[in-house]
Amino acid sequence: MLRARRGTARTIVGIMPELRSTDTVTGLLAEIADVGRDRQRGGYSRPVFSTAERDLTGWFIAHAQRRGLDVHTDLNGVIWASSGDLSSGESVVTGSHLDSVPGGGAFDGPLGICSALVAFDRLQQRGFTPLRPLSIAVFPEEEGSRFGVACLGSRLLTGAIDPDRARSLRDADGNTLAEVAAASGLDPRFLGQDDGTLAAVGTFLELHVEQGRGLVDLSKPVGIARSILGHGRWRITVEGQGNHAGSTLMADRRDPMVTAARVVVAVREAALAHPDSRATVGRLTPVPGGTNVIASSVTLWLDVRHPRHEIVATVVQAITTEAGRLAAEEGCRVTVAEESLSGTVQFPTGLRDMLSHTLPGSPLLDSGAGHDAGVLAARVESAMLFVRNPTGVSHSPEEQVEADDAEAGAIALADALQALLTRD
Ligand code: HGY
Ligand code: MN
Ligand code: MN
Repeated sequence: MLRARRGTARTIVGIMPELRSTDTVTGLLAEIADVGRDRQRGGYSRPVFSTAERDLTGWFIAHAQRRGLDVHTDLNGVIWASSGDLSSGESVVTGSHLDSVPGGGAFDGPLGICSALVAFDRLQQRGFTPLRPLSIAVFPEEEGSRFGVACLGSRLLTGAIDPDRARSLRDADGNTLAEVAAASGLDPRFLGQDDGTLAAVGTFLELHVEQGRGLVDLSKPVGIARSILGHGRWRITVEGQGNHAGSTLMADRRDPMVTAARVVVAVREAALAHPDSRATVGRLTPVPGGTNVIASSVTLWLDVRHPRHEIVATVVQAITTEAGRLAAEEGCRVTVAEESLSGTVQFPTGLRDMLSHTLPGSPLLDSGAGHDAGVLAARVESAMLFVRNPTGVSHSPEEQVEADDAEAGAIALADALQALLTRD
């Protein structure tokens, strides 16, 4: 049976798990269904270290401790719930994230966490002796919605971001990560690569809702990741002349909003000019943002993705050049700053093939979405499972997973974990 040691309790206010013998994924998701609901946008807004996200991590910790798992939070805020002695260095880890994009769906992140808890329960019921420990991990700031860098927790853990740069990242209110992390009980001085923690991880397997139509079109409930698309984020700042909307003649304007609007169209055109690339502006912030005010500056964030990093670079260069031309036409100034960049990740074929053998009939999928598993893959053997999303829509309240598929995903995860826990 999976051995586990009791950990230190972290009592939480709010959601406490109902003490039931066998939880289901759907049932666990229902327990957190009201946490972080965004009445204005719809869906969920659960920024890292917000009350909503902390309620979710507290809820997870209570569920993990109820299962006798030993829970600790590492120097980067990653929560580990472990059965057995991690010092063997070969633990099998599954997990995902609990933070969300603004107005996100119910499954992006939490499905992996709830499936991990249910898979653990199923493994307990199977009465086999694992050869190594099992851990469930919750990574902070996977979405990068608060501090701008995707997979910030796993990047810090693996050394994929400079800790000084990370500490100085600011949220929309100007709070630095260092300040917010400290307020959440971490010591920001110790944010950064953590080889000790990584040494304990043998294999990482993340289950995630599919953020596309692959499984829908193949009529399959579960898939296996082949790759994660390379992607990056850039911050484009356009500076003009703030002024009064009524007293400023059109000929006298240097309106950064006009430049920003034309840059958004240029982004679409640059992507269309490079097949397979995807380029998006989903966030645009004018300063000061008044109805009767010509903005003084506008910041927009660019997300560009392509399997080949040189094409990403070409698309970004094309956008940068065009933004410079458009800004000059309006008498504005533009700067483009890279915020994060990840190359395409091909998951290791040995582990992938083992999953295909364990889960026959599960198709291989290329993920257009980024995940912590993609960051961890640089340092530990990693893999992913996807669960069918009948709408194929994600980063939206329309994201969906049917109850039967959710349970099928948890069983598939349990089967994969058992194969990894008993692998010679
Ligand atoms: O943006 C992404 O691809 C992921 O959902 N963080
Ligand atoms: Mn996700
Ligand atoms: Mn996401």
